[in-house]
Amino acid sequence: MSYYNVLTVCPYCGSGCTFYLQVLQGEIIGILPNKNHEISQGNLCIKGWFANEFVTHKDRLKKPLIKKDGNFVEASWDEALQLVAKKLKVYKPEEVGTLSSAKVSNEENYLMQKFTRTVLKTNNVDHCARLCHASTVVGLGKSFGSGAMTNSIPEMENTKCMFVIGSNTTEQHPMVAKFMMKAKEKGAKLILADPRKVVWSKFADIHLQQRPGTDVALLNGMMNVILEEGLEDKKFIEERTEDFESLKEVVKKYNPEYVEKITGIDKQLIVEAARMYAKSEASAIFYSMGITQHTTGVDNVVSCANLAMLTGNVGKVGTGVNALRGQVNVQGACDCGALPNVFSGYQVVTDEANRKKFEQAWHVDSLPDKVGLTVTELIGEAAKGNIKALYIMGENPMVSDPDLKHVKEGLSNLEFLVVQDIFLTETAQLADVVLPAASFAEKDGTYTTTDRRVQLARKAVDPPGEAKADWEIISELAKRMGSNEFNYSSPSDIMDEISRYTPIYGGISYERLKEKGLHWPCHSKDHPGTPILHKEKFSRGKGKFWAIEFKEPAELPDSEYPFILTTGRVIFHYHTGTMTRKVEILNSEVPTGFVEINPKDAKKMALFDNSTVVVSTRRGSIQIPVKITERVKEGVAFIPFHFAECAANELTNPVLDPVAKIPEFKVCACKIERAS
Ligand SMILES: Nc1nc2c(c(=O)[nH]1)N[C@H]1C(S)=C(S)[C@@H](COP(=O)(O)OP(=O)(O)OC[C@H]3O[C@@H](n4cnc5c(=O)[nH]c(N)nc54)[C@H](O)[C@@H]3O)O[C@H]1N2
Ligand SMILES: Nc1nc2c(c(=O)[nH]1)N[C@H]1C(S)=C(S)[C@@H](COP(=O)(O)OP(=O)(O)OC[C@H]3O[C@@H](n4cnc5c(=O)[nH]c(N)nc54)[C@H](O)[C@@H]3O)O[C@H]1N2
Ligand code: SF4
Ligand SMILES: [Mo]
Repeated sequence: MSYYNVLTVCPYCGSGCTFYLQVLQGEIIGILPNKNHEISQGNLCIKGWFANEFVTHKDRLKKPLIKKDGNFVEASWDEALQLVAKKLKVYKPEEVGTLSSAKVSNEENYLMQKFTRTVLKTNNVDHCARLCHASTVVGLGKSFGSGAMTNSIPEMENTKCMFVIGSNTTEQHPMVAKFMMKAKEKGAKLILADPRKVVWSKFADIHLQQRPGTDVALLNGMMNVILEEGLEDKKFIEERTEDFESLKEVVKKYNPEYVEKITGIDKQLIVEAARMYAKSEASAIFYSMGITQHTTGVDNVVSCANLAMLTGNVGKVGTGVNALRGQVNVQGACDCGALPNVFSGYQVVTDEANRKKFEQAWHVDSLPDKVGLTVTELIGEAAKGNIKALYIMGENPMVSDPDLKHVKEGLSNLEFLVVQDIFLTETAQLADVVLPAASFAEKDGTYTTTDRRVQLARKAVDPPGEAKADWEIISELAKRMGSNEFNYSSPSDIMDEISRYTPIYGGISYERLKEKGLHWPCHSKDHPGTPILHKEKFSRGKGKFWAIEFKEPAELPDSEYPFILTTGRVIFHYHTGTMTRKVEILNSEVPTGFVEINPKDAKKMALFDNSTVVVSTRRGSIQIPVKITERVKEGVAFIPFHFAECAANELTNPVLDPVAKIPEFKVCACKIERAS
């Protein structure tokens, strides 16, 4: 009987745990954690332990589907690809776009942007980083010159102070939280800034429970205290940074009294938090969606960077601005150029020398020089009729994008929609052609963790039915559309091309990754990789302070919509639920959505736990069970966005950060009524 174990990467979050898939006679029968991995160290969270269940689920897509008279009909690959090739050729470059995916490998993201740029001849390629850490890519880029997490996860065990702001780490990055918990056990301080009482609040030395959307005021307030009390790192500011005076000027007015008024946090706590962060030997900031998903997302990120530079907490072990990237490969999808403004390695498309380089690499006469449209813009332009065809790989915007009514309008208005997924998702149901993809377990590929570690995942079993790996599908389609540049025999071949043209991945190869993961930048075959960024100097030379004023969120509560609605996640489910809702144990833990409200609000409306309520905003309304809990303050409501039947995104506000174009998923105004 053939039995073997195959080492692969967990397909969910950016913590990047690895595990073995146990295979018996060609079937996956279970999962074994990897004791030798630096992050997972023989542990996994509950999602990881059961990650094989969706792979073998009966609903996996097994054949291409073509919609005929409103119904899907099974088709051969030849027929489906021929149709997609024929249709996509009809449109002008500015009428088409693609969504790439943080669920697929680096190689596949690289191919998707190469396909979009060379075959469709447009830069209209983007992916869910737009909904997630777009603010980080822009913000940390402005402050430090690189939009990535500054430090590595294992070193966090030795930090002395952790400032967690807008990251529910124990639920959303459980294995990163494990290192932070070890630091706590060794005596590190923990400051939490979160409008909700999450697990960290039990362990926090200080919990700053702010009104959602007021982080710039809070961070300016902490910097005000640090400067008033002379706790800044004068040497670091002098030697390593620029534009300090402008920051100093602006934070003057953010004294603790003023900040208390804006944030609702007791002024004494702000003073104590500032002292705790500034006085420790090594302080690390950890942030995620609570910071990025705002119309002021970039301002929030830049303010975190300001605070770290002010106290010299960058470039050293156990410090930094640690943007916890969400999806298994969202870091890699960005690194490999699945963004509308850059080729792989953040080489901007508007630079002529970069275009020349890739024109030569890819043997094309010219490459588009205009920055393309983002996820949020592509859907908006589809609704207006300007985008006519979309090719979506591994994303489910019909549950994950803000204001779903508008998303449906956009997608339904397309003349041609192709969706490539492992399941028939809410988005795939709207498609003209559905292409069945292989899952992580059924293909080789590399994935890049939140701390920039490129890791190799290996194929364990064959895909179900006729499903194919995304890299094979894109290559076959490109060939049918007339390109000679997609002749790859394996993902390793594609990585060789990536490393040839992408300096930060210059030293990465499958041969080296067989041993262990490598942190980029890794410029040459003998480079050991770079766990800590900005050590001697920042990627941009000097770190730059930016003076940032507080701005209110776009939509505030009023008499008609008196609650602040904030949205997010739970540990048991992942995003639009396509994968976790096919896992029995996860469903039995949390079978459907809920809205968290404070007991005082529940009393006013005479609601009991689990009563059904109608939650409405200016965009739409949903029926949902209520969960009465002290986790949220009075006047705040929280809904996880995993559940299509009570989708938070029917309600969310599609307003965007002006530069990063990320939607304000974390704040809008809503009302809550008893369902009749
Ligand atoms: N189980 C599970 N794990 C996941 C995911 C998943 O879907 N499920 N998704 C992955 C992905 S892609 C991502 S991006 C990460 C996201 O990881 P997180 O960002 O940690 O998750 P969220 O629940 O979106 O939000 C984090 C916290 O922000 C707080 N918050 C809300 N409004 C504000 C505010 O105005 N200011 C501040 N400071 N905080 C606020 C919320 O109360 C919440 O505790 O998780 C990754 N890991
Ligand atoms: N209200 C609200 N909305 C949010 C957020 C929030 O906090 N609040 N968070 C936002 C964030 S941070 C994110 S990252 C987005 C996520 O938004 P999405 O990326 O749209 O969500 P997923 O459910 O992860 O979609 C991934 C899809 O890829 C498919 N898939 C999995 N593996 C493969 C593969 O190997 N190949 C292919 N082709 N497909 C595959 C899955 O079946 C699934 O349909 O949601 C955003 N939406
Ligand atoms: S922490 Fe993230 S990567 Fe690790 S097992 Fe859980 S979901 Fe997978
Ligand atoms: Mo995300």
